[in-house]
Amino acid sequence: MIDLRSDTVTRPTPAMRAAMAAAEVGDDVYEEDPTVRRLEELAASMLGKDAALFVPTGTMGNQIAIHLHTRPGSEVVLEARAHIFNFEMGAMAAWSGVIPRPVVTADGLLTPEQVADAIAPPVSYRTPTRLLCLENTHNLWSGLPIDEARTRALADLAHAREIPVHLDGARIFNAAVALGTTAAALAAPCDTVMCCLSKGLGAPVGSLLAGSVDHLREARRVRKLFGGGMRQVGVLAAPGIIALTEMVDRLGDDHARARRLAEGMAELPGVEAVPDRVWTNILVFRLAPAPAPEPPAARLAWGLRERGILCTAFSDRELRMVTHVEISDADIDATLVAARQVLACLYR
Ligand code: TLP
Repeated sequence: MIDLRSDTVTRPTPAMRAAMAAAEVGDDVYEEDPTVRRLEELAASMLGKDAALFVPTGTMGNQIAIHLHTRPGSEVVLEARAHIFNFEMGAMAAWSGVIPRPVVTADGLLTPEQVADAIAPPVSYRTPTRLLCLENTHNLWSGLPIDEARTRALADLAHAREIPVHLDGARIFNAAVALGTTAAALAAPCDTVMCCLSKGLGAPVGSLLAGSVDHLREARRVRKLFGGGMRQVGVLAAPGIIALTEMVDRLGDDHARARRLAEGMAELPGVEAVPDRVWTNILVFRLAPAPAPEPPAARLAWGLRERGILCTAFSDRELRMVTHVEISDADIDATLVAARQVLACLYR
């Protein structure tokens, strides 16, 4: 199978498996796992923060940050297609008692004016805004990387109103590679940042939440509250160290393949919108309405599956394809040939 559903589908490399077998471990709830300590120190330095905490999932990292920064009965401002809003199971309401204030944008890029409008004025009768969440790269906007200047403009505005900023940087290293900068620079304007090891970097499990020493001390407590205190977890931190040290530089290959996929898809019948700005490893695109009983996105996904290719239908007309370390140039060619066959039938 050519699996383009997500970059989460990658399997650990032989080096990662060897590191797992050899990892030195201890009880991490007692902060005694040396491999976890090493991973956390490495991640903190790569993200330009004082401290970092290893967490099982990106969702938990984001939700710990939300819990840290907010109080029940308050609002979180974020872009309407943000992962935290669309894919995290309403966790901010369930775990922290806060509600999202989604802001619809034309292109995934929040503007300072939009954020200013979304923040509640400091009066006693309005639901208070307690947090701004950003996402980089922006998954549902075709992996859009957001530069430091935009991040800083939004964060400065929030900070001027005493609102902290959390960055969902699940794919921040993709953003850094695409923009020719560092993850630390992209995260610098934000109070906390979450990054995932288990996406484009190829580790089997794990994410990190990074920020100030004070935030991270509290984050450790909240991780336990959420059931995320882990024991001899150096076996999972070890492949994470390889992810951060050996897998970042190759992300550009995934980006080039996603761009070629986007260019090829854009030429196929029924493909309505393929962003010409696919800078990282995610391609989200729409199909034209089709004269079939089933929605066209499901038809394309099924047709591809029959030909050994997996992708995700996000809605009736929207699909996503994601490149990663297990996708080759030949896989892109095969996907384009198969998609042409399916779409030629669907839009004849
Ligand atoms: N994204 C997954 C799915 O949940 C959609 C994927 O396949 O892309 N932030 C962002 C921007 C993400 O894309 C994801 C996962 C997360 C957070 C959550 O990470 P996990 O799955 O580790 O909880």
